[in-house]
Amino acid sequence: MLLSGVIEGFYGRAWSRAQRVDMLDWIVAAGMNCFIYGPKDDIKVRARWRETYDAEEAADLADLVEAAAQRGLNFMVAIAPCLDVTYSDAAELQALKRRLDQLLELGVNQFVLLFDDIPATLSAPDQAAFPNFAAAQAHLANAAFAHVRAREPRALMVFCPTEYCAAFAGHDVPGSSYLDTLGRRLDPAIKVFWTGPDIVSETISAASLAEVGRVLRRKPVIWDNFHANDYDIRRVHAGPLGGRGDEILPLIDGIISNPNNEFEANFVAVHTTGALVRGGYDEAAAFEAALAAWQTRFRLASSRETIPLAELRLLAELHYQPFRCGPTIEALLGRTRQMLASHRPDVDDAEWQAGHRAVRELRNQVRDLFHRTTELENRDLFYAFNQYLWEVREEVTHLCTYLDWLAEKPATEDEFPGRERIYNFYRQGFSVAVQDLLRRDAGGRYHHGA
Ligand code: GDL
Repeated sequence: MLLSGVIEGFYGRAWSRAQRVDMLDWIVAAGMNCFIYGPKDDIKVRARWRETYDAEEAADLADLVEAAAQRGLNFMVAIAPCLDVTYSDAAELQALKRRLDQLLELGVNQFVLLFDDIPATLSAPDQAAFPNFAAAQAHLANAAFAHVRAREPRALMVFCPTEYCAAFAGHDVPGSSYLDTLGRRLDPAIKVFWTGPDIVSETISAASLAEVGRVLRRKPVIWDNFHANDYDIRRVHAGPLGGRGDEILPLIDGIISNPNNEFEANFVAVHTTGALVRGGYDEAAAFEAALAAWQTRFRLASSRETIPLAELRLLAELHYQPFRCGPTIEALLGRTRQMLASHRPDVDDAEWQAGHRAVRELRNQVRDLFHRTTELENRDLFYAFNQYLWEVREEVTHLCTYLDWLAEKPATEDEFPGRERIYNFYRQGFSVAVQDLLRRDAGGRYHHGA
């Protein structure tokens, strides 16, 4: 069975219980089969991995186990002992077993061991006990797996390696002794996560999966950060899964999306990941189907009607994928880039004027969308997009005002904004100041002094 579904595996505020139950429904509706509980926000997942859950936390987890079981879903729980574990210390293994035992008693029999985002170094006792880092991790994982399998023969385990993408293996997967050691030492029944060429992979090819599969001696389970947004406060991804096609399905043991922090922004991510898993993936068609299914969540408090599909499409196209906006927005950006290619463009040109009208139109649509979303009955859905939409509205308004100014045919020496149009609401702060120090060119390379 191909594992498919969602991991709550990002940095930042964890989802609520009610949201998790909604997520279980979305996963089922998308035809997928798995939810992984692994918020980095749960301090007992990572920082205090040795501590068992208290009665209240355990009861919450048991409820989720039950909700997943009612829906026929696999429910996995993550433990990340990676920050400070001493792999060779028997007491540490005992602590891990206590955690696993508690979870087994709560009805969990599928586990994820996370070793992501840590330095690849061993403590002095571990250096004496193991030939290398991977051997130490494999030892702990195998012992944990043997423990749960002895108690529950159907138990599953997925292991997230420290080199979980090609970039972390120096883009030389066959040459990684870390991955090779894992492949040789890790119990063959333990599954292994892989995020693709990068942490957030624009594309994941069949060839790259075959390659890592050979080194790991098993098909990887894709941990897909395509829709994640914990690494960039200015982006949220409500577009379809892209850059992955049907041809990867025979080469993987699963695909699990680690999506946006904003729970409500993830509907299209889940729906389209399900479409990929079902086969015959067509990105544009999957996007349309997801929007149609998502629309019911967009009920307005006043009229109780849902927002029109075109408006919803605009919302998703503005907040699309990590590497591009939606098709109509990209087309308009391209057109505007051309309109701004010269310092003082020919604003009498019909093409230029049509482009100007298109930008105005977009500004008006964005304004309408912005106001409409403030009236959403589902407040979480409103919060999921409000700050991003606010920024979109500001920027498209600035762009439009600039084009209006160019259309007035200013003199060559005139500057925008003039004294009367200085805006005080541009973003400020340390990060903006650093971005200003180090201007980036179109290829993302830094420049200064110009
Ligand atoms: C990561 C983290 C993940 C985070 C993601 C995107 C993995 C295996 N781990 O490095 O928790 O959400 O990047 O920032 O991806």
